[in-house]
Amino acid sequence: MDTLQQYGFTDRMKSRFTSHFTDPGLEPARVARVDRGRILVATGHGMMHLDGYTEAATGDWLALDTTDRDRPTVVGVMPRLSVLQRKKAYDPLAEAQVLAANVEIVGVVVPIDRPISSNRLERTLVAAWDSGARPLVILTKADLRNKFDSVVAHTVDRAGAAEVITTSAESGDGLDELLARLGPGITMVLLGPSGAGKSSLANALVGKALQNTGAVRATDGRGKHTTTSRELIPIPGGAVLMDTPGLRGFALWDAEAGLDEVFSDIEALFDACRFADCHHGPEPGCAVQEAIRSGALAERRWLSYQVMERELASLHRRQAGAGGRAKGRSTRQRAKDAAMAKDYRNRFRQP
Ligand SMILES: Nc1nc2c(ncn2[C@@H]2O[C@H](COP(=O)(O)OP(=O)(O)O)[C@@H](O)[C@H]2O)c(=O)[nH]1
Ligand SMILES: [Mg+2]
Ligand SMILES: [Zn+2]
Repeated sequence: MDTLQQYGFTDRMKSRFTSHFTDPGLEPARVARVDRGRILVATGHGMMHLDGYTEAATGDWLALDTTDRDRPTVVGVMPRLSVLQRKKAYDPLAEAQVLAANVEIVGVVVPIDRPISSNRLERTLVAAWDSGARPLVILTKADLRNKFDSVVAHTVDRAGAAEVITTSAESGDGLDELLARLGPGITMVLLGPSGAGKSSLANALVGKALQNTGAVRATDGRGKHTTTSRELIPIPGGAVLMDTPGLRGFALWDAEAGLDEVFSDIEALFDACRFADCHHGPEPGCAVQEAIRSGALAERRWLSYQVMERELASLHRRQAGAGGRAKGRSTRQRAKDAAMAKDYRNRFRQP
């Protein structure tokens, strides 16, 4: 496997690339890391730094003109199949920050050794569904299971349509189950709070994959991986991981499609309200209030939904107020993007 294949360049990707960039002189490369002022890319001839090109996001596929071997230039970027983004923290212009591109699985990491925080899980799931990738909830530190058994139950409860698997980097439990979902060309990003066990899991997966394939860890002089920035990590077998430092807030960006996926049960209730313009408060015939009374809908879940709904509404108001300076998508474009994301996700859905 050459470097490019290790970073997810499958035959399928190759045919996408050659049909998009028809000039046979161009070479494919994948962005492994974005630094200030330069990017690190994987190419068919190993890793290299490219200066001065920083528009790309980690995971992007680039076309390089390598006429001058020592100074390759970026001539194009492949259209992204999925984009994981959040609203930039404290940004009054409400701009999006792209965290990763071309990811198939968003691993939403939840440690079982601490109480689950208010609506972080739902928030991350909304962003994950909205990206066009498939979320996979990964419970970590299963060896500490007796500590907070309720976390497992609550997580399963709140994961909605996302699959939940339990792992331990310490004991190795669940690693093979996770690796079974990471075939060649599959990129998985790990999201979760600091201390959740993301880096430990990444290291354990690399170690386990090496062990399974009978390969020997190449001595790269760096030893174990530690998270400094969002960087792609190839794992033996052809899959790629992206570890992330703990993201403080996860403010939503244009994530209506994700909201629909995570809270489809609630949005289905709206159709059953007596009045089409129901505010789902104390008015008569509200299906939401009825579901809360009967216990079919947890009130906490309804509160989470409202918080995220309001957050998105305020984002759109700010985008409108910024008079197009913040490039918000039109309603029509959002609907189109959501349909594309869904279509892409379906192709990766497990049977
Ligand atoms: N008992 C136990 N501790 C773990 C496990 N995975 C990680 N930890 C510990 O949790 C802490 C945070 O782990 P780390 O991987 O750095 O978390 P990150 O911030 O999400 O990358 C460290 O002290 C790890 O030793 C596990 O499977 N079992
Ligand atoms: Mg880490
Ligand atoms: Zn109602």
